[in-house]
Amino acid sequence: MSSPVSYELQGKVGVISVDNPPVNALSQVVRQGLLDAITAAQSDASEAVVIICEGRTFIAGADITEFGKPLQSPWLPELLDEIEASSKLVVAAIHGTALGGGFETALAAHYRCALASAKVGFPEVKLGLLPGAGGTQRTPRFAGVGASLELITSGAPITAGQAKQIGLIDKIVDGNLRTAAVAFAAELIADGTPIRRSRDQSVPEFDHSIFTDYRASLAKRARGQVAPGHIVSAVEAAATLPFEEGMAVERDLFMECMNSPQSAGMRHIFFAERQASRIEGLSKDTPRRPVESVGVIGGGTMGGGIAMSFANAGIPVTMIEISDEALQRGLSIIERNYAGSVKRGKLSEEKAAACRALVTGSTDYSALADVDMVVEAVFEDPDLKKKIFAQLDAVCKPGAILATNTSYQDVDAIAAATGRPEDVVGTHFFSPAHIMKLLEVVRGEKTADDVLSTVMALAKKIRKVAVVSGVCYGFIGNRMLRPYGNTVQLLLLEGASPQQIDAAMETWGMAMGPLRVFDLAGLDIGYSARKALADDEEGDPRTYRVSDSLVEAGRLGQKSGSGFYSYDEKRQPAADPVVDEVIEAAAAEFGIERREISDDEIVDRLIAALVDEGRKILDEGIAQRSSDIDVVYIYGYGFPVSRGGPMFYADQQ
Ligand code: 3H9
Repeated sequence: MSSPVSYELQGKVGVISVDNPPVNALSQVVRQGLLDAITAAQSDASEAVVIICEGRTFIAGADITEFGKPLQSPWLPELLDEIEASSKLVVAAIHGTALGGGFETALAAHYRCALASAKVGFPEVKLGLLPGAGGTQRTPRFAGVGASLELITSGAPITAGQAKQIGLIDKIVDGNLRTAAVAFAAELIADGTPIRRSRDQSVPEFDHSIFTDYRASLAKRARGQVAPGHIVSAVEAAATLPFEEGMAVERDLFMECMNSPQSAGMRHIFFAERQASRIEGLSKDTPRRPVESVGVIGGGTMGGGIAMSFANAGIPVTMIEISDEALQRGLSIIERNYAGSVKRGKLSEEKAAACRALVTGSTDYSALADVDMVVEAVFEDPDLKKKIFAQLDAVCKPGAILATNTSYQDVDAIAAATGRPEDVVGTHFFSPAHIMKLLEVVRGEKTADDVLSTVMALAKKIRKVAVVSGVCYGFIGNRMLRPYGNTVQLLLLEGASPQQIDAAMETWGMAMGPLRVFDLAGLDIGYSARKALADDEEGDPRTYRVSDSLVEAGRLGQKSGSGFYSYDEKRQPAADPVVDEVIEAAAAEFGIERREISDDEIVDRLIAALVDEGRKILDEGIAQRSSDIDVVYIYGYGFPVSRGGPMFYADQQ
C-alpha cells in the first residue's frame, strides 16, 4: 500500500504532502509517513521543508477512530518533537481547517503560513480531551496565556487572520498555497531567518490570577466536565515549568481525559451524529430535489424560528398567516430576534439585515405556488393540519416537498389528506427552532426516498443535526419523555420534592431538571392533550394527578407565574408550599406513604424510564439505531453530552 505522505524536492525546498481523505486525520500511516519524510529531509539537498495537505483541508486532527485502542508508534508528540528538532527550517502551509493534532503539527513547524480562508483551533475539549501533542505547551509560547486559554477551553476555531493577530500564524498568503508556501520558505532561507522552535520561546508575561479566574468561570460554564479544568492546569504548566516538564504534565492530563467515561461519551456522540445522517436502505447517490425557496405556515414562535433557520442559510422564505395582523406579529418577532442577535454580538448588522430581508409574508396560500418546500408549523390540531395539507396539495407545484412540524401527530394521516403522500415528510424542529440543533425527520409510510434524502441534506445546510424517526405518537424524543414524565410524578407522590428531583438531575448533568422543563413548556399542554383522549386512554391517574391539580388551580407554569414553582418577574423559580400540599393530598388519595428518596434513586429511575422506552422504539424500528436516540437526547433534550446519551450510558452501566 502506498503511503498517504509523499516527499519531493522543489528546488531548495522539500515538500511533504499529506493525502489522507476525507480530512487528512493523523492515522498511524500518516504519522509514519511524516516521520519518514522529515527524516529524509535531514540528509538531502533541501534547505527548508514545507508541510502541506491535499484535498479539502490541512490535517483536521488525530484519527479519532484510533482512540481507546492500543497506542501505535510513532506517537504523535514524539513525531512532533522530531519535526521541531529538524535541522532544516520547517514551514506549515495551512488551508481548510487545521484542528487539534493538525494544528499541533503546524505549531511544531518553525513558521506557519495560511490561506485567509483557513481556520485553526483545538476542538479536543468537545471530545472531553485536551490537546495532547504539545498544543497546551506551544500555543502559550506564541499567543500568551490569555489567548491560549480562550482558544483551547472554548474549542471554537478562529480564522487565519485572527490567528495571525495573536502570533499563531506568521503569514497570510493567497493564490496557489503550495507555490506561496515554497516561496515563503525560500524567502526565509534567503533572509537568513533562524529556525524558531517553540520550546525555546518563553511565555509572554501574564497575571497569575488568570488561572484562578478561568477555573472559577469554567466550573460554571462547563459544569461537571473534567477536560476544561485540565486544560487550565496544562497551560499553567506551560507558563510555569520548563518545556519538557510541561509536556509531561500535558501527557498525564491528556491520558486521564482519554481514559475517562466523559471522553468516551463525547467521542461516541461525534460519530453518532455523523452516523445519524445515513439512512438504511438509501444509497448515498439517491437523487435530491432542489430547495431554493421555502414556505412556512404559521408565524408563531415555532414558525418564526423555522423561517429564521432557512433565512440564516440564505434560503428565501414566504411566511403564511391567517390575517395581516398575525403576519405582522410573526414578522416582528423575527425582526426582534435578529435585533437581539446583533445586540449580543452574535450577528453583524449587515448579515442580520440580509437574513431578515429573505423572509416575506402573505395571507394567501397561492404565494406558495412556486416554492420548493413548505413547512407547516401551526398548533397541534390534527384536523387543521389535514385541512392545510389538502390546501397545499391544491396550490403547490408538482414535486414540492410538503413537511409538517408536528411534534406528535400521525404523519401518514396528514399525508393521506393530499393526493401526493410521497411528497410528505415530518420535520420536527425544537424550540427555539433557530437555535436548537436537533431536527427529527419523520419518514412516513409513503415518503419518497428522494424527499428523505433531500431533507437530510437540507438539514445539514441549515446547520441542524438530523435524525430519522418512523411514525409513532411523539416520534423518538417526545415519546420517551412520556414515561420519564410519568416517573417524575410517581417520585413526587412517593416523597421527592420538585426541587430535589430537579437538583438531582441537574447535578447529574441534565441542562434543566424535569419540573422546570414542564413549567417552561406549560402544564396545560399535556393537560389538554389528555383531556382530548377517551377515559380509558388517560393512563394511570398517579402519573398526572399532581399536574392536573396544579393546572386546575390556574398554575400553568412559567407563563402564568406559577406551576411546580412560583416565578418572580425575572422568571426565577422558588419552592412553593402550595405545591407540597397538592402533592401530599394526591399521595394521600392514592394511599401512598411518602418516604425519603435518595438522589441516586431519582436519577436511576428517570434514566431507566428513558432507556426502557428507547429500547421499545428500537425494537419497533422507529429509530434506525441506538446511537440515533442518543443524538436526539443530546441535541434536543439537554442530556449531558459527556454521558454519551441515554442508550450509551445504559450500555456503559
Ligand atoms: C486530537 O487531535 C488529539 C490530539 O490533540 C492529541 C493526540 C495525541 N478522525 O465532519 P465531517 C471523519 S483530537 C477520524 O462530516 P465536514 C468523519 O467521521 C481530534 N475521522 O466533515 C466523517 O466520516 P464519515 C481533534 C474523522 O466537512 C468524515 O471524516 N480534531 C476525523 O462537515 C467527514 O467529516 C477534531 O475534533 C478525525 N479527526 O467537517 C476535528 N474528523 O464520512 C473533528 C472527521 O465516514 N472533525 N472525520 O462519516 C471535524 O470537526 C470535522 O470533520 C471537519 C470537517 C471540520 C474537519
